[in-house]
Amino acid sequence: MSESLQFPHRRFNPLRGQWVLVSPHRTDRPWQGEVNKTSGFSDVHYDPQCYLCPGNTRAGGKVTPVYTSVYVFDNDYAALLPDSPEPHRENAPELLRAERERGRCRVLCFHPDHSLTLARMQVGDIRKVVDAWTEEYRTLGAEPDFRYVQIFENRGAMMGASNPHPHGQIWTTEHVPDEPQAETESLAAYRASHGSCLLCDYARLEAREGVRIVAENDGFLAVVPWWAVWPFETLVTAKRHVRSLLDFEERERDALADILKQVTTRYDNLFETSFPYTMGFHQAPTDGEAHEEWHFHAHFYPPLLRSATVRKYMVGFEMLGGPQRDITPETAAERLKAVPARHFTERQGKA
Ligand code: H2U
Ligand code: ZN
Repeated sequence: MSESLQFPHRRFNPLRGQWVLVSPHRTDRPWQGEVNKTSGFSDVHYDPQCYLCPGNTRAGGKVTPVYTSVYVFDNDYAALLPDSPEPHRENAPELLRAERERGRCRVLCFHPDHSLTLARMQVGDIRKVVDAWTEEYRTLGAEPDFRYVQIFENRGAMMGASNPHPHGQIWTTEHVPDEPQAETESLAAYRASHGSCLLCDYARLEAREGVRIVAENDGFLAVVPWWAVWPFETLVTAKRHVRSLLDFEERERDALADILKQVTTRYDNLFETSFPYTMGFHQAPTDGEAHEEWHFHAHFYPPLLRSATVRKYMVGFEMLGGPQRDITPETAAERLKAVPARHFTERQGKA
């Protein structure tokens, strides 16, 4: 890396069409901020109070069955409803615009064991989660009213997850939301001007430079992207140009399970904690178009900066100006690469 990149500069995110300010020298400054509580691991395999543990009654009165691998259900407190009416107001002013947004929200339990996380699950069990995500994308995407399927996981109390039980969510919407819409436009524009795929070209560049690679297997590449906003943000991209989960071959589904395990394990090992993050897949909208421009990828957005308790705040300039980061993506990748590949709780023989 060039010396000049140790000075403040900005980098461009071509996928989102957004700049990020990089200020590498700033991590030396004294820290006087808030200290969060550590989110450790639980060794409770079944919690009678947990609404996602097998056999328990959920808040709305429905019973979670005694499931043995994955379990999917309609969110009892769904943010979207399949039959919301058109918002109608007589003589609505142009500046007070509203649109109907129909949709569905699902919850996916990854495993019956309350104490597990993706990082600590067997790759074979994560593969079952990959299969469930694929079926949800297939069936929700096939509904003509819904044009986008957002699969995600909020991990850890720091990210607002309501429950430590291993689970994720799936929301499907009538409109393509802003983030995947911006990516759709960038991918389409790049394809039109270059005749190739932005993420295929980017993955080739990353493979050549090597410095931002965190993990890799036959099907996927995980990097701290050139334009990462969060300190240890990663982009997990398919090596083949595939539009969605539906295009994966069997071996690629296994590879996705493997790369998720690799990345989450490295995260946990960094500060020897259950590393919080929001993770999710971006893939082709389900609006009936071919979307040849689309390239399946996952984003991991973790908030931690310096330790299990010191997080990055996106406030001040970030809220009013634009995103800013302190350590370079290259340093973040180097640190994630330097930790052992095996989970620290396994190495310590802990639960
Ligand atoms: P989070 O931990 O990411 O908040 O996801 C848990 C979801 O589970 C949340 O969206 C739902 C919440 O609405 N939920 C139920 O559907 N039933 C319950 O009994 C409690 C929580
Ligand atoms: Zn549980």
